[in-house]
Amino acid sequence: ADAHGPPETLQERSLEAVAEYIKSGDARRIVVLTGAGISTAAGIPDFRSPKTGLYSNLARLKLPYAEAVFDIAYFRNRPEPFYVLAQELYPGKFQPTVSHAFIALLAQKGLLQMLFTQNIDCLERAAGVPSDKIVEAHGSFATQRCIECKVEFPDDHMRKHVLRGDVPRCKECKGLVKPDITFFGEALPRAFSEKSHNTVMADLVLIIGTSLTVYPFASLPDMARQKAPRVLFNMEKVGSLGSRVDDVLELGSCDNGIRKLAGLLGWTDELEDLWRNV
Ligand code: CNA
Repeated sequence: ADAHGPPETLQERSLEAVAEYIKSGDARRIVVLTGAGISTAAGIPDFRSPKTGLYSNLARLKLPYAEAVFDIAYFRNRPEPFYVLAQELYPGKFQPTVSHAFIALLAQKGLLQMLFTQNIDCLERAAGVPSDKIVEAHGSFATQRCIECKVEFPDDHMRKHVLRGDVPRCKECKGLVKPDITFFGEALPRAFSEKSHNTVMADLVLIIGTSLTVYPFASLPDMARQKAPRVLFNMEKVGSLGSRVDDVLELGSCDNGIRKLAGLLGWTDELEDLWRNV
């Protein structure tokens, strides 16, 4: 159900009011939650967008169902489809978006409490968000190990295998090597539960480019206090966003929405400079 009645924290339910709230100095702890939609403008397909999403373009991998490519049980028997995809998505080929740069700017201004990302593309690091402010809730391509004996596999060897599109095997036990990204059927990194209290402390939550369909990540927005405004920058309305009196929905491309917010804050030049120099 959508919220009716006047907002409690914001002057009104608008991006203008969100900018005023930040300018007032009362939004000191900003938590940002991101998903694949923040990186589509960088050229990385998301999962679920119709036509352009990975799931609608996976037919060539001949998977029994789309999620199989990230399913640990499936990977044990057929790791090849994952490595076809890994070759396409591997970090180093893509540049951060202006929305990534905005998160780095929040950090520079001392306003970023924590960023929780579902993405595995490492673009938030590339944009300059400090690593102690990032929770990679579904892991990343930064490290990898054998799924059997858990021994780490060297980065340079991994890069060679992935760029050739072939499947790396453990030097110790010949087990399959997998990047430390969280597959369906695997536990999330410990940092996720250890740091999720930051969402409870937030004065403001910005949610950027996610369908909020993968749990437990999708439950983070509901952990925010009732009086903490939640702003959604997404193509579509998702999750429970819109159900609270201080929720603001900025529907459309997140880069447009973020640029609009930056403009209202008077941060346009700083943002574009930062973005150009990443
Ligand atoms: P998703 O389910 O594919 O949803 C993406 C959401 O973003 C949808 O609601 C889209 O409408 C929206 N969207 C797409 N483009 C834009 C845009 N330019 N501006 C605003 N909104 C946009 O992806 P989620 O992240 O919600 O799903 C969770 C999965 C996807 C995570 O486990 C990720 O690891 C995984 N994933 C990550 C990447 C990446 O690292 N870049 C790419 C593909 C999938």
